[in-house]
Amino acid sequence: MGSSLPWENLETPLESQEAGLGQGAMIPTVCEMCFWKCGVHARVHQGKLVALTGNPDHPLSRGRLCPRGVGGIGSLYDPDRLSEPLIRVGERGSQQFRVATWEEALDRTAEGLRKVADQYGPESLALFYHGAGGSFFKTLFKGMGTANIAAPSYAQCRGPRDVGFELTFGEGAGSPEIADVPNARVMALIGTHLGENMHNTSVQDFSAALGKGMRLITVDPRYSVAAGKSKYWLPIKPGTDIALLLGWANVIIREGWYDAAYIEKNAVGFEKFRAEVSKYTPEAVYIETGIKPEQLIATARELAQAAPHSLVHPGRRVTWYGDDTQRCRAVALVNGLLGNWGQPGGFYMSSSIPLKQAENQPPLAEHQAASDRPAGSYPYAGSVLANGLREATLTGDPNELKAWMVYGTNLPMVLPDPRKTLAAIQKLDFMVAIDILPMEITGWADVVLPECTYLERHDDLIAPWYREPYVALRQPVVEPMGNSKPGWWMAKQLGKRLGLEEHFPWETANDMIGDRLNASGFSAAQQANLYRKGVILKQADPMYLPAGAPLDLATPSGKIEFWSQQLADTGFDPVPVYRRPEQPGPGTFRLLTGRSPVHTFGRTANNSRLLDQYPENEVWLNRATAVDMGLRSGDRVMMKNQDGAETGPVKVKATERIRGDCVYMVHGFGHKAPRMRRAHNNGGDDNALTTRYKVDPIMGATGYSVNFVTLEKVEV
Ligand code: MGD
Ligand code: SF4
Repeated sequence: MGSSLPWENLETPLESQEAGLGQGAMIPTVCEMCFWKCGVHARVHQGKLVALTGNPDHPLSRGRLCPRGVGGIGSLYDPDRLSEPLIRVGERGSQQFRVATWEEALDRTAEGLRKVADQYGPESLALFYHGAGGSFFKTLFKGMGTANIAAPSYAQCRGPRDVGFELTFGEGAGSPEIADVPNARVMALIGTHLGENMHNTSVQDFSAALGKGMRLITVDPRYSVAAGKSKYWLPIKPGTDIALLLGWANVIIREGWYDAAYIEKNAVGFEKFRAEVSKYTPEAVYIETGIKPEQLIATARELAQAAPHSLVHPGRRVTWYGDDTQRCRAVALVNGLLGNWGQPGGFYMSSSIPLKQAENQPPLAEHQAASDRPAGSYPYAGSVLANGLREATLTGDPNELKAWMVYGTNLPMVLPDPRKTLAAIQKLDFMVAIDILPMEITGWADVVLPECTYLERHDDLIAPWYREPYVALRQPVVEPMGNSKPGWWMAKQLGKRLGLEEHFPWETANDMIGDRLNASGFSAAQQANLYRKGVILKQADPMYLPAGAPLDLATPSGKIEFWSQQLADTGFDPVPVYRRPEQPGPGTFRLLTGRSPVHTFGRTANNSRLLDQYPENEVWLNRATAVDMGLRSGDRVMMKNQDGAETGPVKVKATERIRGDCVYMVHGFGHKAPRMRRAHNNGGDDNALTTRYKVDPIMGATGYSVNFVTLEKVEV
């Protein structure tokens, strides 16, 4: 009988391909320590994973991984991993469970979902997911007849950016982003902290561009790592970026630093836009942002003189103030003025390899609208809102939600106002959590299903839109630990119990992958090569538009929409308008949050290898302010917000690298789940302080940076 690990069954065994890394087979697979999905070489010796390195054939890794990718071993061998199915025996949230067999846990899950669907209809079911394995449960939930399927990567992360770009250029900014950083001569970052926010390829591109002399403008209240590489650091007052962006637009237009013929040919509403932005003079913008007029003019000139080989980066987690779609639209509009759409150093045209569904898999019916918003609200939401599903669970509007499946997302620490998340869970008839660790969310579930990690399983094929189109394979490199199982297997077993088996027509993951590759026209030789190399590459379509070619965009006008008729028709500002945000009172600070390059949200907070490199989060506080408060680096403080919510004790980092009106911390620490022994009570949880949030009226995203905190020294 062959091994369950496909690479062990290859006719010619895989061999070590690199010197100096010891013995063992080198198995290609795909990383999931974050959602970028770089190609990995996993070195396995005597059944044990001993090293992870970048797959040189994979376009996203190019032979390298980021620190988290290398540290994936720490997640695989985490001693606190979930290893058995669990069924709740105490009160919800009391963390009392008993070990169950898979048979019993799956029966209980199918029964919980079926009962709710029968009693309240399929629209009362919701799936929250994040990560590749979620695709199998999406199939299951669509099969059950619900459209309530949401990931926090939309309304808690990139959604407003994509809507802002769609309203302007007819297309989102992509993931990986379509920013042509390697060829940019000038780039502006609006709070985007590339290098701390770590995505392997974008950081490789960023450092290559800097090495080639790209000039950088960093707009950030904090002197980020990127600010340290910049020609200009603009330490902006938090929440005022729209004023700066419109100020840049005004100066570029006023000074005639744009290509009038390009705008004439490719834009609509330009004259109205010009009139609207004319009030954002450098002097007026200075009062709001604190950015000196001469700095605004110099940076506008820098961007404009390099156009079209310059850009304002679209950013990634842009959910800050509740006016985020308009800020991102302002980013898109400055790019429109630079004429960089489809141009080297601006935004490139991505392409992908279209994958077909397996021939023996029936198509899934499209269901009515999701229950994530009251009728008529958030008209530009392009995906289901995770916060909206929570709201419907609480309010019953537009309908009650009574059962949740939560796959790979730790809702209590990622949806703002965790009190609401827990209140919503208490209203459910049934909740199942599928996770690899005993995270906060699992403590509230009725059934916990332990998934094996990305290094122990197949997931669906990966074929994103990128510069070079490719298909990549995730395959198991070692056997699953304990009694954990892959998501595809769980979904199939639940499908059987729910009468949906036809949607999971394969017996093994190899069949599942093979059927899809066959349907998509890949030959047997290509498929064998995919298992051996981890990736199939295809020639890219042209990445740039010919210079001077007219744009043919997917906006209603087919052009860049400087003045948006569709926004006007739906009651929104057709051109972004700056509105002054509420400011923190004396002795309080706006809470800003971001990323560490060696951690991903909260999912790596128990990973020993990554904790070695960044052991806990700290609160950054302006040094002069710290002196006034009698605080020094290394002191511990409790952080308390305007609603009395607290977290800590957190270590202080007193530094000149941040303005005095805000504090900053890395998201994802301060876990309260008791069974994660390293993460438990380590550092502070920014989400505990996010009891206030602002919902973007255009598309429903949740702005987090509207909380004000005080710091109080504690002895520990
Ligand atoms: P994590 O905290 O990493 O964030 O939201 P999440 O992805 O939910 O939680 C991941 C969960 O997945 C953990 O429970 C982890 O154990 C589990 N997990 C990890 N690997 C696997 C696996 O292979 N299988 C399964 N089944 N489970 C797995 C991220 C989201 O959070 C995003 S995208 C953004 S940008 C927002 N960021 C953000 C923020 O910066 N601050 C605050 N306060 N909230 C935020 N929410 C958003
Ligand atoms: Fe893995 Fe890092 Fe790539 Fe993310 S950026 S997929 S963590 S190597």
